[in-house]
Amino acid sequence: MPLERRSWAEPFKIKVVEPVRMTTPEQRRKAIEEAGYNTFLLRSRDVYIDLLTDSGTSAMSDRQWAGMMLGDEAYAGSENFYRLEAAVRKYYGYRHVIPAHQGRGAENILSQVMIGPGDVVPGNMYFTTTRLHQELAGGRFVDVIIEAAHEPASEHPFKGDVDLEKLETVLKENPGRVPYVSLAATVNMAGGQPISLANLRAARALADKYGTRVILDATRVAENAWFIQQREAGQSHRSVREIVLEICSLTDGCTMSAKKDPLANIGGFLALNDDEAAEKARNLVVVYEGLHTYGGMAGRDMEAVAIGIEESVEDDHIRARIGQVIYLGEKLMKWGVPIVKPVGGHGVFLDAKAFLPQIPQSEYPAQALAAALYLDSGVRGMERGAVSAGRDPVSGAERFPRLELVRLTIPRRVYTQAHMDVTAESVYCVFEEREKVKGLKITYEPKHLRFFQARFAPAV
Ligand code: P71
Repeated sequence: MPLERRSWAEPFKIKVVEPVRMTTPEQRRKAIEEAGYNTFLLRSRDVYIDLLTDSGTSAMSDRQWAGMMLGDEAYAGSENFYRLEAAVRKYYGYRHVIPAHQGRGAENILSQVMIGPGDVVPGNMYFTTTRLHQELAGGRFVDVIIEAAHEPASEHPFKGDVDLEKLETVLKENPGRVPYVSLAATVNMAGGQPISLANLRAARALADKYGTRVILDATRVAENAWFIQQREAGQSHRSVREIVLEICSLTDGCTMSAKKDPLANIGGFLALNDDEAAEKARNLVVVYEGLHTYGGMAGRDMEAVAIGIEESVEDDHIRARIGQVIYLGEKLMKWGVPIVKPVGGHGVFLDAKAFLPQIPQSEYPAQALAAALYLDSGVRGMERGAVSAGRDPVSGAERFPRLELVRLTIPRRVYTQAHMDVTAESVYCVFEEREKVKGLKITYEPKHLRFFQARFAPAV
């Protein structure tokens, strides 16, 4: 009997291992109480399988580690900066590269350079740090993503697409007040969902029509390119590398957290084609990050990013990376666990509203679910719902997003299929006993990005 489909395997073998610690239920109960039911406040030594984030958690290759030894730790003009600049130009195609310590550092510089009080920034769904920097610069973010992105069960292949009518309305109603259209590939908060090339081209055309720019959040652009290759008509013959270059060519610049796609543990950059904006950014980066040839990174880190960028656009790498995420997602779907569909690029997103219908959104079902999962097995996920959405900067009222999710984020090249099996089984066990999970109330709430440090207690 012929096989239905042949398996893929990781395009690497393992050279170094890092032991992880298993814990007892009593240890986990104590740990999550001490952490105020916030998985961000757990100590990593108390975590068994860490799916908090794919940010800065990748396993570097032997080539990257070897590159670290070539760190040129000069204050100015480090050789590694020029290698990073060359890699950005070659694989993303932008002219100017302004290094930053990580993505939000680049977002701060970009927002300060381009956004003024009263400006409006349309985008395909908010991201926490991105929107905060836009708001701190005096701007207002307007979500123009398609409706399907807000529906966990919708199987739309490109849930990162822009609703072009909504975008045109924003551009028409705010002449001269839209500094740029802020587009992410893939869209993190929608569940790691891609934007199609066709939609990106159309959004670009609208930006041109109204005389504004498009800035890409390129943090997971290679993952987006793989989805385009797999799903978009006429794209299957192209390499991820080619598609990445085309995505970037449709935009005027990007912010990048090199902690994700580029397979580094720290780093980021702002890239721009416009000479004048780049000049302003270079002036500002020295205020917030460091000299314009290191931007808060050590020379060795810039080298790791430069090599990581090259490795990240390899088809074999991306296929195995997203293949592992899909493996976990398909297992959960088979067992009837409600997740965001289709499975995203960097993680599986549990639909906490459907998972825990007994908990009202004001009692943070996703936060409660992340804590319950940790209690079951020591698997750490992240809340991506009302706690992450925070409060409206003007009214101070809580923002209750339609998506109330727990993200199980898969670090790149770190875990095996067996870890995915253990994770899936833990989610299933919590699902089987879901009526036992109770809501939470906030006991401490910080002013900015509250999800990082907020503390909770059982609501009743
Ligand atoms: C993720 C992160 C890290 C994070 C950030 C905020 C809250 C929780 C976790 C960071 C991103 C991102 C996108 C699309 C910009 C940043 C900021 N993601 N854009 O998903 O996903 O980059 O962390 O390097 O500053 O866990 P930075």
